[in-house]
Amino acid sequence: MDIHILSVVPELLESPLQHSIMKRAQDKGLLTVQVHHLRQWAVNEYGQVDDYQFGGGAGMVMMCEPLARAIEALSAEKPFDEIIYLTPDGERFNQQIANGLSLKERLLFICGHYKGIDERIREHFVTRELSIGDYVLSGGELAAAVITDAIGRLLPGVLNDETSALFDSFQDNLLAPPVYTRPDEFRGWKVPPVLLSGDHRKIEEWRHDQALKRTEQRRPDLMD
Ligand code: 6GU
Repeated sequence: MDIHILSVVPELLESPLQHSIMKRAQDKGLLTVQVHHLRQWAVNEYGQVDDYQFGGGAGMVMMCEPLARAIEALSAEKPFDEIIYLTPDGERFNQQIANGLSLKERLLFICGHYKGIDERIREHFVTRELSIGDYVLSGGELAAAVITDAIGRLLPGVLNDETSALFDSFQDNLLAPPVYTRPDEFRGWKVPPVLLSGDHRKIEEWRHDQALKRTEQRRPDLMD
């Protein structure tokens, strides 16, 4: 999969996608992530990409021209399956959306800043709008990193144990059960004996039961 990200602060995306599982996905050639600086398509030599909003009001708006030229230049190499604008007023991102996007080949994320982007870009180029939750970030970059990570780890071959993403929290609409490692007793705190029993059927039953309990307690909204 090829992910392209359009940003006015590409530095924000340097570290988050270069370690751990995202690094492995890229090293294995299963994922490429290219961050493009919107200023390459600025309207003048000062690097201008934003302007005052019509109608007045505080805050700048990202202009049509740099965005349109950037989108067209990147699409000319090969069309995108989705052009996704990251904005707090987008559809709320979740595991199901991650699963769907992980099946695409080529995605473009547009990171908004300031007051957002000119509405005409949303109408004429953007195919989907996503938010990562009900709070406001300074820009879409961290959201792009979150979504890229969530998608990237789902690509076949990225995780060592291919089945492990299947048991993630949310993959079956349940939170993950508690996990333990050595030692089996720490400061008198013991690991649940069933996990040491070697009885795999019982262990799976216990895990499922714990997942249900945890979901009921913490996220009753997931229990339908
Ligand atoms: Cl995608 N962008 C911004 N700026 N803030 C957000 C967001 C996105 N999702 C939640 N808050």
